[in-house]
Amino acid sequence: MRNIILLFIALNIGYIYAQESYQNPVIPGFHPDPSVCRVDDDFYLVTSSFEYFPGVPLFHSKDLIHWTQIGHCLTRFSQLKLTNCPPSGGIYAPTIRYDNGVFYMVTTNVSDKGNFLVHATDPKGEWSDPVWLNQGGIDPSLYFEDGKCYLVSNPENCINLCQINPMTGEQLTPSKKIWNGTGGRYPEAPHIYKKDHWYYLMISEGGTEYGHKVTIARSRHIDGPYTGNPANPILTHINANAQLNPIQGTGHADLVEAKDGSWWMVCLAFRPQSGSHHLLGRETFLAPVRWDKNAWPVVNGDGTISLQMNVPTLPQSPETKKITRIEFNKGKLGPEWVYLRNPKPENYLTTSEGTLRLKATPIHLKDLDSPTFIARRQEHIFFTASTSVKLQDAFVNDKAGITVFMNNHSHYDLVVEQKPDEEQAIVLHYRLGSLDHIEKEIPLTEKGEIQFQIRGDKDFYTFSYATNGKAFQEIGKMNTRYLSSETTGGFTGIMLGLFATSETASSNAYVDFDYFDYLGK
Ligand code: 6LW
Repeated sequence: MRNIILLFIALNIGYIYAQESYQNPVIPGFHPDPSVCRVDDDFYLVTSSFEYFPGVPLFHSKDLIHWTQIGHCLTRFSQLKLTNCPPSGGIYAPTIRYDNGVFYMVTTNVSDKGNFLVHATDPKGEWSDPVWLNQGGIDPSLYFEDGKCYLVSNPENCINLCQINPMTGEQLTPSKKIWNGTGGRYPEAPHIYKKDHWYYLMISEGGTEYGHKVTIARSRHIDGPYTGNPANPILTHINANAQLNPIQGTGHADLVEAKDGSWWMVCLAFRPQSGSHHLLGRETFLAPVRWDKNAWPVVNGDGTISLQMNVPTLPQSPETKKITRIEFNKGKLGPEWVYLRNPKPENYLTTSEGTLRLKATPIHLKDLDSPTFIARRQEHIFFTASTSVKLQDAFVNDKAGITVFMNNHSHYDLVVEQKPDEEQAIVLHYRLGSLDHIEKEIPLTEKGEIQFQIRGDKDFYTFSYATNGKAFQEIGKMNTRYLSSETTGGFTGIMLGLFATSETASSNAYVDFDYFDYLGK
């Protein structure tokens, strides 16, 4: 009997703690250029953010699979100036590292003065003002050893190394070219690691597209000479073995060793959804790495990854349930909400009635400025988003609503628009490059609250409205592919934005959004 009880317990423990699989991407939606570090058994991860503010989303995890956004590294104008920042300008790839009680995040503001780092002792708190760096190129990374701090980045398409003082930014040694990869275009995303008395330099080549790959070299000395791995690339989906893989463009990776000695890689990739068009931007994926003593690292066995990963994992922490409805009654929005460029805070308010109130201004979505706009990422190919809109005190042509937003020249908007004689109308509008098109206009019989809904699937966005909160009527549908990265260019992904614009500087128009629902699968 005792044995049966023990077997029963063992089976149950086995069942509860079976850690044999996980799903990729581990951070879905526009979360490119991941970088990860570990402090004891806590992992921290950052991604790039381009023209959005605050910048550099910061995530925490215990198991590398379930990530919770705990904030952003760049939350102040003094850290992140995005004035006139074009789409996909601003913040490029960041690296996060921890040394001797201090977190460092180093990145590039391509629309400001280039490479800089910020530091913090509590990553959830405020990070320092920028410490600007001299060495150019993009994708800066730091490596710490024996109280020394080394910087790598890629000026002139070659990985350069120098030593810096991370608190002042002073460059202590001349920049030295240490590797330009295996001949692929765009050697970038360098990171240095040390293992078994080897310095490993891992980079990406091929550019952030289908030919993307991760390669690695090693040396006994940090400044080289570096010798490439004969088995390079260690990760790529460009070859026949990944031709039909729903994940493409794998690259821009970082490695981390867990407390139990297992090694893991985070990388970016994208998921084509309509032909070869992808919309969700480049997302964050996870792969196990086998790294034997004195050997080269091997990523997930054959250098490819999949959506369903059937591999042993770290003990998994239960996922916190994702909230699908945001009521706007908490006063403060969650860290998933971001603005375009540096926002004007006076145009955003959460009211005591529990609405999000946006003030319309004459800055439009097409302008390289900061319209009244607040957005979160589309994280799933199949999703439904809805909201309730009430436009008030509006002048003719003032409008407010929801947008499927790739960038300032590519977005689909569903709005309430003020018409002459106190009338209002629902308008479905598409902007695609120089094409500015009104697809449908539906006059409203009375002013009041309107509910909008957007459904996304692989090939279409479908737009609907209701006046009673329930019976949604379809207004129109539009192909996804015209908003894809392949069509529009750029490094970002689709954002679902709430916004308000005015045609008249003196307008007092404002809009109340009562809730925002997002349901993805
Ligand atoms: C990033 C570069 C890249 O800095 O794209 O995928 C650039 N890799 O490393 C922008 O994300």
